[in-house]
Amino acid sequence: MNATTTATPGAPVDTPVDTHCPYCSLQCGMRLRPTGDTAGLPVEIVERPRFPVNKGALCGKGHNAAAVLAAGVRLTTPLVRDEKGGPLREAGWDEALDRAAAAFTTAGVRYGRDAVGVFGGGGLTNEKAYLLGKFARVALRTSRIDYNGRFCMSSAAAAHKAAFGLDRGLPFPLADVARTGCVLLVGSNLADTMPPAVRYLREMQEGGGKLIVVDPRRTRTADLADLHLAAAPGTDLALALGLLHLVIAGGHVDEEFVASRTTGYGAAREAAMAHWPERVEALTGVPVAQLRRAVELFVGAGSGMVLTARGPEQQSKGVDTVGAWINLCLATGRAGRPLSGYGCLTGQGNGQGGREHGQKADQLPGYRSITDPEARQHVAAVWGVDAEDLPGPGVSAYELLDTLGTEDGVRALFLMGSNPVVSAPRARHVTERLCALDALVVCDVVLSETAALADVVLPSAQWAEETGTMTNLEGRVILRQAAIRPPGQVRTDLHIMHELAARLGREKGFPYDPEEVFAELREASAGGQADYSGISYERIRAEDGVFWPCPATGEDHAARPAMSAPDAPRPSIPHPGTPRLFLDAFATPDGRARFADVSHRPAAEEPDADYPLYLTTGRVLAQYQSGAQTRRTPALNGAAPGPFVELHPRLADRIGVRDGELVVVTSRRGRASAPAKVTSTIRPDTVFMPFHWAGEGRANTLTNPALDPTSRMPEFKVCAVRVEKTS
Ligand SMILES: Nc1nc2c(c(=O)[nH]1)N[C@H]1C(S)=C(S)[C@@H](COP(=O)(O)OP(=O)(O)OC[C@H]3O[C@@H](n4cnc5c(=O)[nH]c(N)nc54)[C@H](O)[C@@H]3O)O[C@H]1N2
Ligand SMILES: Nc1nc2c(c(=O)[nH]1)N[C@H]1C(S)=C(S)[C@@H](COP(=O)(O)OP(=O)(O)OC[C@H]3O[C@@H](n4cnc5c(=O)[nH]c(N)nc54)[C@H](O)[C@@H]3O)O[C@H]1N2
Ligand code: SF4
Ligand SMILES: [Mo]
Repeated sequence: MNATTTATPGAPVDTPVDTHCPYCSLQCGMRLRPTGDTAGLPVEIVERPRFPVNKGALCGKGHNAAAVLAAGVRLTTPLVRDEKGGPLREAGWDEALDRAAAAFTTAGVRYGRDAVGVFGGGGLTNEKAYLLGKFARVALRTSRIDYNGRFCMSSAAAAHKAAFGLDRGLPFPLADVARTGCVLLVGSNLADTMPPAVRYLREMQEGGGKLIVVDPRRTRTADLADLHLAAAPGTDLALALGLLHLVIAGGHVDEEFVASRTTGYGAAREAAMAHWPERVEALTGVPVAQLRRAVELFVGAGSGMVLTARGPEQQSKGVDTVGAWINLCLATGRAGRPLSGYGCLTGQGNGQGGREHGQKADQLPGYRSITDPEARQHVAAVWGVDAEDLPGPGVSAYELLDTLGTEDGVRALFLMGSNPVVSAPRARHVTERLCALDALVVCDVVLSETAALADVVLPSAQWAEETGTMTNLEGRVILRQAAIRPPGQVRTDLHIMHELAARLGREKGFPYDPEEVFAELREASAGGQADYSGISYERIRAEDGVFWPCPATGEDHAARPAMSAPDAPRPSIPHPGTPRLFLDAFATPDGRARFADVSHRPAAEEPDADYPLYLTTGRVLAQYQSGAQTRRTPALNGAAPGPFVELHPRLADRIGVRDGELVVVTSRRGRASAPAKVTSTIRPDTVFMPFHWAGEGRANTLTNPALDPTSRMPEFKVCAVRVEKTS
């Protein structure tokens, strides 16, 4: 491949193209019809009824995704800044890329290789995530790479791995939810965050199944529930222990399952016994009668699932909390069996795949550990480098951001696919750190708040303009396909990495044809837990996606007793992929699931006299994440035009504020202000802010960066604040 070519692969086509929504982890199937309108919307989004996950349905974000493709709202040319504090100006690709590469080289020479950092995103395709990890380790030779997925489901990933030996969001297809007996949905507002998935909950209920929702707010999802437990923020661990206590006390433990398929029950039982119902009511605010009712519903059905999302996970004890919910599944035999199990509803479009192929500080492709000598050998061989030359593990996302521009920190940062000025915890501090860098290089599709601080901005192609694979919340590897060419001088992220690598002396090893990158990813992942070696673009097109692990035929497959592939084929037949995991055995060395030994502990910051309320944060239906894309989409921005502070009428009375009036929210990190939204659907001791906006109403000015000791997940879901009416 020629390092100076500017053509972007992914030829335009005039026939409709089957692809997927650019946003959340449901990765709804959609069909794009190119319009030929280069000034307005270049594609029309039409239904793709056959794709099994969403069966044609899209939420408003999916319906309106084409708006950000319009040339008027996006970056179409590289930008550079000549001096700190000066303006960004347009530049040619060569100038912008030369500057970026020179900044990385200078920082490395001056301060050492770890002074160059990389920050990625869970919205990037597998090919980009893979190449970004390789770019860091091989072209920059830095250990300092992490990504926004650390802020997303890292706690569930760690707990999953500890309990089952393998981490995949859902161990079963989403459609299985429709046929289970009971769903305990913990801290997920799926009706707003994955609307087409609601159909599966409805179908389950129509079939007699029960839905229990745990959320401090009575959300639209909680409104669907047979039982809503409005636990205080940060108390899910106590709640799960309390439910297990009642399961044990009521004689509902599946002793045979526990004996034959698990280890570690003794310690889990002991911890649960110390969480008797009245104690749990005091800790969580959930009445004992509701605790009893929840257990009745959960053990009353023949099968059941616990599904968690960011509510219980984005806590400084997120790993232990998820472990406690998994314990409940294990004790009741609701795991490793058809229509039962624990699952994490991953968040970003490629939240799952993004963490499997090497963007995470401690991982190499195929979900391999960067500290495992065998894994290093395997990946180094694929990359054509010496294993000794691969850096070791780096630091987690917040830790990386927290030390930018400091003596031991990163001095030059390459950022692709995240907008931390809005989405990182303690965002004012993070913004200061970004400004303290010698050089910030950002690849984005729009001039996000973070891109606006950069020294070099590189305009990236978007979903409809490029091809690549994504892995949805079910572990289904799907194919995003180019329908149109990008406008202006826009290039794909793969092409940008190719050009930068060449300037860093790596002419070879950074192809930018996505299928070529995928071929290498397959090889690098072969034999790892997330084995993609049997997956091809062709197969994905033919089969509506392929579930990993999907080894190429042969020994790899035969040597995987821990995976339960239905009708496991003989080695010479292509592997069918693995829609359902753990049916025969868990992926631990002894095949048994492991109970977590966990006890309740308070949040890092509990309300006190100065900051008497809980703040929790999350999402609204019409905005996505940092809002970089959806705030630029007129239909969505009209539906959710700005930040707000949700508070209970009793609290509103106490501080003398009416609906719509401006309130100031103060935490130990700073102050934010936004109009009050007075509603009885929230606990009186808690206020809620969505985090989609920058400026005065930025929720992350307030949030606490206290990290989970294992996953390094920040505590986005709990901190202490004071709320006052503005004078
Ligand atoms: N519309 C929309 N959809 C999205 C996204 C988006 O930005 N907008 N983002 C995508 C991504 S990346 C993700 S990660 C997912 C997130 O999907 P969700 O996890 O469903 O979204 P959140 O709103 O962050 O949190 C869910 C719920 O947790 C509750 N909660 C707060 N604190 C606690 C607590 O301590 N315990 C419990 N049990 N619940 C608590 C909140 O009240 C909220 O209703 O959504 C994906 N889909
Ligand atoms: N208070 C609070 N904060 C939170 C959360 C919370 O619940 N509460 N949730 C956390 C979670 S779960 C997440 S996932 C994070 C997400 O927060 P961010 O990491 O900020 O996620 P996005 O807003 O999706 O940012 C993606 C950026 O990449 C750009 N982009 C999109 N596609 C591409 C592409 O293909 N290539 C390139 N180069 N750029 C692209 C977008 O324009 C956007 O600027 O926020 C976290 N922050
Ligand atoms: S639910 Fe998620 S994937 Fe589906 S259309 Fe909405 S944002 Fe897109
Ligand atoms: Mo997320």
